[in-house]
Amino acid sequence: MQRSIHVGAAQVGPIYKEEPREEVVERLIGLMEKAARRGVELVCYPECALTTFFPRYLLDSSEVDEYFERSMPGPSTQPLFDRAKELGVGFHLGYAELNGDRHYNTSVLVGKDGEIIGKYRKAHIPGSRDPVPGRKFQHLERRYFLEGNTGFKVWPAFGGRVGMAICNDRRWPETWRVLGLQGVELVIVGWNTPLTHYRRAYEYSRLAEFHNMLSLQAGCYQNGAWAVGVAHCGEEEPGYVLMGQSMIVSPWGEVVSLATTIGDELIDAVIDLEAGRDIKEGVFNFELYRRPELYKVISETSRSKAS
Ligand code: ING
Repeated sequence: MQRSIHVGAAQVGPIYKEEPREEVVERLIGLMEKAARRGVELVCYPECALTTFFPRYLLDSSEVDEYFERSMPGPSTQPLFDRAKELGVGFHLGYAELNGDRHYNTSVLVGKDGEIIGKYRKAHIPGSRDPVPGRKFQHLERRYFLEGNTGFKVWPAFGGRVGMAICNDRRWPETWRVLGLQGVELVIVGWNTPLTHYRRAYEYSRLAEFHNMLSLQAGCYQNGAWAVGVAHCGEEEPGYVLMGQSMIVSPWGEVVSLATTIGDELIDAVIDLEAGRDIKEGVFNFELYRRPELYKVISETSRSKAS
């Protein structure tokens, strides 16, 4: 029997430094209305979808908090929650969260009733705390965000089991397997991936999109789960380009829908949450085939152990 849901990845193009949140939210609502017209039930927005991707800057400490949300929904995001409820559409939203004096890179899953089902805080925080000399653009996520404290969770939602990850998390197989061991059927992951992030950029930056697709296809296949991957992308200022390549990937590792621009773009697919069953009960039948007693090193140490 099928358990279908119509999902959409609402890819968000450049958000300029001075672009007010209210304008960005209007763009998000426009994408949601387009999605609703197509019959989409769950609209997925990217990581840090409300402001320019500020970790490229070395900010004065007095500037940092203006990029963060003190509440969700808050004054500028309430219209998005209201419109979603009117349309009867659920959504996923990534944003910078200020919780007391703690700064997190966060995402929420919101039901069709406009209520927040779950919250996730990004576990793997890449980049550096201090600027790297000689770089025109920095990647200072470790300066601005604490490592997330929620862990990787799966919620019963939208007729299935839904989990979240954020950006760099998708590169770590542990992310997918911890979700997989909780029976996840749909992983929603947003990203902001600068195409100029790699050291020795030019030899490797050409592989950035391959690594993105590889991470999602492997994660989906090895855990029998769907993924909606969605980018905050485009040239946010001259010479700073964030990768697009939003995509919807099946539990068989197949890309079933792929964005082709680096601007605001909606891609969608009707996905059958039952499609992962043959993977979960077959080649990756964890109960039957996994050998956790041999894997202890994975959770006991953070560095490769010289054997
Ligand atoms: N961005 C990048 C990402 O993991 C990065 C950082 C880029 C790490 C390229 C390694 C290589 O997609 C975020 N926001 O994590």
